[in-house]
Amino acid sequence: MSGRSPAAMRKKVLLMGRSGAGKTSMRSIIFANLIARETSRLSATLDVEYSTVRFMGDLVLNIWDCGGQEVFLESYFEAERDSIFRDVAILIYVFDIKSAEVEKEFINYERCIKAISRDGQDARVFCLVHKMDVVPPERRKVVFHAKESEIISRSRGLDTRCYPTSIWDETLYKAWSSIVYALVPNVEALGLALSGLADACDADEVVLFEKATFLVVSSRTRRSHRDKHRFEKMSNIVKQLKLACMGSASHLDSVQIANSRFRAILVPLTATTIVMIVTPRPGPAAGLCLLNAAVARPEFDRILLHSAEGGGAAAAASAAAPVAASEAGAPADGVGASAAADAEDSFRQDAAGGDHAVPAMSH
Ligand SMILES: Nc1nc2c(ncn2[C@@H]2O[C@H](COP(=O)(O)OP(=O)(O)OP(=O)(O)O)[C@@H](O)[C@H]2O)c(=O)[nH]1
Ligand SMILES: [Mg+2]
Repeated sequence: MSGRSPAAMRKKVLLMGRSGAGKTSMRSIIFANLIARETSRLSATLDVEYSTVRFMGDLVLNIWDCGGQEVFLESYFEAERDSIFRDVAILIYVFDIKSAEVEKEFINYERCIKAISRDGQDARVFCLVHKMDVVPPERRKVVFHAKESEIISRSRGLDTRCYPTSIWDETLYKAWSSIVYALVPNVEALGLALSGLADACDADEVVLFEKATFLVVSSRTRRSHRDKHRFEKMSNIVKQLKLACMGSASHLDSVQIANSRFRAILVPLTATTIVMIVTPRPGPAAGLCLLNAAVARPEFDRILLHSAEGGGAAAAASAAAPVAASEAGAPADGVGASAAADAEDSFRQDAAGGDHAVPAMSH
């Protein structure tokens, strides 16, 4: 894409917390395709590890993963204070629920809060109450809420969000999706465009994932569902599937999951996003959904480009016309239209309807 200003979209993300809290593990799972069990091989981060992650094409996250050993902390708060805490867009503070030094963690947290709130900086704070897998499931809610209250009371009034997390389940995706949601510009326009796509497909739900991380960027729901964590579970499952495919030198392009009650299609939408369209069964044809995704693609491209150029929600107004079932001429249950093939060259349709997932793979 031309005419954009890369510098305009750079955001500094500070990752802090005691040594061994799990900062590098999380970062590596989300952004570097590490799998959870491989994190036990990570060694302690020495000083600050910088990484640059391009997200949704034009949002560049400068992640400062700050090693949490005492010796480094002292330096962050003293000699390096200016460079570490200057221009922070987001502070992610990781609290290790296993830590025996609870008060010490809070004191360091308060020092971070103090450092980023000087000069009226407009940083957002996300606190991850991490390693929740070691807490018995029946106690997790209580343990988390107690920690959350204490964190909020020690945040000096800064806008602070807390999430329970573990690298072993979808909570990791929930928290990091919320973090990137705070950074992605033009989320309103993306939401509007998703609503249009959901209406056009007569879908129960449409979810937009970032392609590399599989974090949820935006979603629209037209019919309620009792599982609140279904999107993050999908992120987790599809990311694992993608990694398994990579392990066998294959490439995951798209997925269909269908049973007698619903069909979920995951298909690339733009160069940096994947959309999941969930429709009831019996219901609209898969081909119709693919066709509408193809029709909507330029609109999403425009919104994302517009975001990079600092535009507003108006980008959503220039929507391409959706395709109704009758116009598409698609068969009741199949991928029929040729434009649908354009939507995803290597998309493979599922066989006629049992409970299964069919990843399309190319070598
Ligand atoms: N049980 C459990 N262990 C975790 C979790 N996340 C990370 N770990 C483990 O915690 C250990 C330390 O993780 P790191 O990611 O290296 O910790 P860090 O915060 O980067 O530590 P420093 O670099 O020293 O600041 C590793 O053995 C991980 O496998 C989690 O959610 N649950
Ligand atoms: Mg580390």
